[in-house]
Amino acid sequence: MLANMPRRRGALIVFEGVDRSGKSTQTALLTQNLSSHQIPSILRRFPDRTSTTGALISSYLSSTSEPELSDEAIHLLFSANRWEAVKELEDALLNGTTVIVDRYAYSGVAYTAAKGLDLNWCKGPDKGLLTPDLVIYMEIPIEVAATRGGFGGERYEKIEFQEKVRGCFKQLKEQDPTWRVIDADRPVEEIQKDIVGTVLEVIERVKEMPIGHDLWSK
Ligand code: DGP
Repeated sequence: MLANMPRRRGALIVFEGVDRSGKSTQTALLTQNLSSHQIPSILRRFPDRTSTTGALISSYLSSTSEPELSDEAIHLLFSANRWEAVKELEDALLNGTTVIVDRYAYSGVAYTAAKGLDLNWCKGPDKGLLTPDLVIYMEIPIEVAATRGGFGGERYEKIEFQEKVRGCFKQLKEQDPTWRVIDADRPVEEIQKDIVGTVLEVIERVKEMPIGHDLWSK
């Protein structure tokens, strides 16, 4: 009987990394691969530029002039952009759909802390967000990322700044056992093979576990 079947949830899989580390390519491939394994999934990215906060963020990122928003204010907007999506993501997970997310609160902290703000302060607004079951960190030297198409088009895409972001990601990774570091300076299919293997294991491991709502709050 359906009512007696154990309730299975999807996994929350987050991708992080500096700009042009290959997250978009790998997240898109992962949804295709999960679908070929008959595993339902959705792909979301932050910032989500389609919402009201997302439109403000998008204009901030594309402008090269002195920003009107302070570093603190834009930090809070990025965080609000994630909080707006919590219900949709949680409903999907409860329905058994795996949620793949291209950037999350770790980018929030890394990009603002790279400007010189206190790392712990940066964590504050995202405390209590849904807890990822797996964070895939796409590790790549900045010099390699900078040669990829499109680098330099937006506010943060400068080599020196990206090096600082990378240093902040490193600090976050050391504090978090859910991170897996993937060498992203390899052929696309090779990287994807590693990712699919890890993700399938995690989906299986967490399917009967409760969803966490306590990012950085323990
Ligand atoms: P993307 O659409 O993934 O290329 O992200 C746009 C840019 O915004 C990229 O340089 C990374 C940066 N970013 C993403 N999330 C956050 C965040 O929460 N806070 C800040 N300050 N920057 C972020």
